[in-house]
Amino acid sequence: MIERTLLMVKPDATGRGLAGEIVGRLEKGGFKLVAIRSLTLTRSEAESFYGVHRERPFFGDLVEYITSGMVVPMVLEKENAILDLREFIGATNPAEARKGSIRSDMGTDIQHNAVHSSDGPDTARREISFFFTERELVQVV
Ligand code: 3AN
Repeated sequence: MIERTLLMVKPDATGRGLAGEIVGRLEKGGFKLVAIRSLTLTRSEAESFYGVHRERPFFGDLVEYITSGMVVPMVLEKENAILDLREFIGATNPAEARKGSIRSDMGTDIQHNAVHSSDGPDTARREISFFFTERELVQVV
């Protein structure tokens, strides 16, 4: 099934000038770019985006970090996009991520792990509409 998912380049990667290289890797990897933007999240936007992690011990640090610089969210489309993108970017902890994956090559530690991606269909829908309007998601092929 053709799916859409959300990938967000995080501040550690944008700060090191890696956003373009990440987009290039994704496109070469077969992910079609549907929409993309850049912004710096406010604290309340970050708390809402990461709402499911509110009770986790690292929530405060996560919000602090994700608001510390520019993020580049994008919508990607492909057959089986959600799971394939999780595999493509590698495990959450860069030290455990598959060699050659984005997080292995560009991440620093479990918090500064270069990119975020949606972990399932409901999350993908929620995260895409968090950043993009319906109009921005329309593509005439
Ligand atoms: P993923 O982004 O791979 O879905 P989650 O959903 O478990 O990982 O965690 C969300 C984000 O929270 C991660 N991207 C990571 O930056 C951060 N995170 C997860 N676990 C930890 C931890 N133990 N310490 C600090 N940050 C963490």
